[in-house]
Amino acid sequence: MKVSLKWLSEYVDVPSDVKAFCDRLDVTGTGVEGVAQTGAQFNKVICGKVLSKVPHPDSDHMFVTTIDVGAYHTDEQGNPQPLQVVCGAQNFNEGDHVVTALCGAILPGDFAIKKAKKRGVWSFGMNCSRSELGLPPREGEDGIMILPDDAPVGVPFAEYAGLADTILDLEITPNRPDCLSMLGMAREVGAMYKRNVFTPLFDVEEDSALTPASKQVNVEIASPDRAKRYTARVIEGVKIAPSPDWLAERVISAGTRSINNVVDVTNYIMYLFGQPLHAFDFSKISDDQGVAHLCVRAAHDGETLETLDGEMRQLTDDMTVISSSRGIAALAGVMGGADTEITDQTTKIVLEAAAFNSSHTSRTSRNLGLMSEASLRFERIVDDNPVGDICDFAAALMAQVTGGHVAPGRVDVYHDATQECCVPFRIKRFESMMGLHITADEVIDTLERLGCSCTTHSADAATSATGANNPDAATSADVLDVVCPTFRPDLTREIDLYEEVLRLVGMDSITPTLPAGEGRLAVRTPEQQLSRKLGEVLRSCGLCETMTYSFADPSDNEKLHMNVGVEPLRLLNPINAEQSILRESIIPGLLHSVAYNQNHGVDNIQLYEIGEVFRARPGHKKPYETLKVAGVLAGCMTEKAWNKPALAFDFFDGKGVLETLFCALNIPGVTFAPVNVDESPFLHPGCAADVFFGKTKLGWVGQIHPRGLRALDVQGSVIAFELDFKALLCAAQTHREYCDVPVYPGVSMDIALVVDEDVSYQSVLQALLSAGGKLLVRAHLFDVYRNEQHVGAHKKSLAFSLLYRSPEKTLSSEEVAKIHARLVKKVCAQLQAEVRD
Ligand code: TYR
Repeated sequence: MKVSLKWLSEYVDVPSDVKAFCDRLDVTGTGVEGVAQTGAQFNKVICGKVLSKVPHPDSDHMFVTTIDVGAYHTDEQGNPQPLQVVCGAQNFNEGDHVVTALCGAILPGDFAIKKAKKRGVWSFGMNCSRSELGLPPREGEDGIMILPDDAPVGVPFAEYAGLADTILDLEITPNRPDCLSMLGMAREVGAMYKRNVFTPLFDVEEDSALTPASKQVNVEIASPDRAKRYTARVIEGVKIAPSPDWLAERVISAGTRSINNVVDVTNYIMYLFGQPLHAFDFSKISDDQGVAHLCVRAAHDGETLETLDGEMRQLTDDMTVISSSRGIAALAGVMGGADTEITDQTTKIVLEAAAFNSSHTSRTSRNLGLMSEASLRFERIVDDNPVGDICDFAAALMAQVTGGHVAPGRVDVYHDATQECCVPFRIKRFESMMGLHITADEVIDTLERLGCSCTTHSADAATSATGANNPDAATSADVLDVVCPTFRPDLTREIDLYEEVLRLVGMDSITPTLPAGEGRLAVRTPEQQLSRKLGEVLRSCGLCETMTYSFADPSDNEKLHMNVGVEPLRLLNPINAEQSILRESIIPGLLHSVAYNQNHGVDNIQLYEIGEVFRARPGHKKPYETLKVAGVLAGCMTEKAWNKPALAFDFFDGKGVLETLFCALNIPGVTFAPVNVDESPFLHPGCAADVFFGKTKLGWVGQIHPRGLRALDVQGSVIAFELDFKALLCAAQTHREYCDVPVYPGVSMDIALVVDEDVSYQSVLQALLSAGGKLLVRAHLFDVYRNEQHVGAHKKSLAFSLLYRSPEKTLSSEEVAKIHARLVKKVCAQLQAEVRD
């Protein structure tokens, strides 16, 4: 939500240090997504005074003027000088105060003011009209803007007109509908800084000469589950016109366009109170007898409505509409109908303020793909209690700005008012839970500033009986009864109140202490230990931790060829198609992050995530939920240097990360086997491996298939891995044997084996280790050689260095030669290998 600090300061004293204010908002739970200064279009726009005005020598409709702009135009000694400006307007005289844009000003529409010759006469600026400044037009003002005579000369126009403002873009969490309003934010700021909040009041003045509203408007809520309350007021004799400046400025600061005085009042009230309103043109909803019969009902399947944005909407029965005897007038809480819209000819208005049901509104706007500021607020719950007062306030303001009159009475249909809820607050319990000492007064002050009312009911009856000789009892007003206001639907439990007090008092005021009590030492579970360790190792390998969404795009699975074979788990109420299933792998999310970073100029990106993935379990309500650890390496291992090219990550870097991980986790003997292309079509067939611990598959590592990367707009190649957390945990927990430091020397022998190209290193290694038995303690690959002449076509030579050692004695060279010969024979037979001399 956009919050103008200038507007907010009408209700609460806003801290002047904007940066500190934003930081405080952040820690109390309101994220600040952006801070913007407005008024840039008024840079170099100055309040001036016309000193002289003479007809242009060469044009009938232009004047040459000199303008006093104070210190903004001076001679070399710094003395103010009149500025010569050629002006085409007719509506001004010498002595008038005007608004002059100096050279270098950039007016709305990127209109840059430069010195220019106009029909042979130099002009060093421009006298501006309201529209050139981006301000709404004023009736009767045709030409340049004339300021009152007391407007100061030589002062920036923005300063004079109070147009410079700071606008915060706030992220309001879904549990705080009250904060989608200026007064809600003012209340929040009041509670944050212990400052008083001013609530505007407005008495509605009714015109008793007019027919009462109840005789002109008839309201029925035909589906009470769709609306708790519907109120309406009638305003007559309105004149549709541009809004006064203050009103236009307010709605613009909140991020909407200024449309006209009626529409702007509805938007202004919505931003002020968080209560959406709708204004109908009475003449378009009333019947022949001059009565408007409004009905809140479910739409019928197949009905249609042209909404204000000009779109024809197909309605279904879970949508709510407001209908009149002449047809559907609005999509309740979402958008008005085009046929009943306010136009320049409108003279009589029915003003609606209602509390529509949140889930119906949300379904309506989702199904139609039509989000509005109004639907957003109804979705998050609009409090039904103040609806009537707000309707009165809005009607009074509307009458004031349109020159209209409010008909007597308010139509108000109200079912089932929301009741305040009463929750106890045990101060001692709060203290022990939060580790924070607090007085009852402080709790009361904080909660009351948030709109709660508190009563103490002094300690429990039992202690008060013995209170006479217990000095603490008299002061232990330990339990409060807290009545939570209906605009805070999120406060229903004692713990919710604790959170409120804690976030406002500040989590930073908790002094760190060791856990109290005996034997309560916090011990991490094996899962926690493993996930910490995983994080440490992966970060030390250069990967950054991320957290991507659990909601995924079903089309990613197809693009990557990552289908798991069962139907994906679809969400019942997806926010959009891109987030409509539960993810089956972390990889697509990480690849999207890679693409996002690449699009923003970051090419070298390594990420990991530890998170849940989901898979349907046919016949069961609950899906399989598995914890995985996944990572991606994109970009280059080393940067391009003067003496070497950049080295892009390859399969072995990915494998290396995993080997580092297994080493750190003390998981010995992990093996890598080529992936089965049919099972893992999303991987590059030649550069990917399944990872095994014994017979258990831990996961895979490899290069993502280029076809999938292209489909996801990822540049270059990406090495990825995904391992099963549980399997890793089991592997890390298997029994390990430690052995003595070797006391006898070992003997090293080299061997080069020529094998078929498709025999993997892993199988050769396996064969060597099993053939070597206990005495072979290490086999290390140190060379791979391919040469048609020397080793033959489709063959390769793998050279290993082998280390033989006995824990019991020094091996003699004869013994080693014997064991080695046996090993060579066995391995050659097993792999159809030959020894290369
Ligand atoms: N007045 C707003 C609009 O027409 C929002 C709104 C629409 C509010 C319908 C209430 C309502 O019932 O877009």
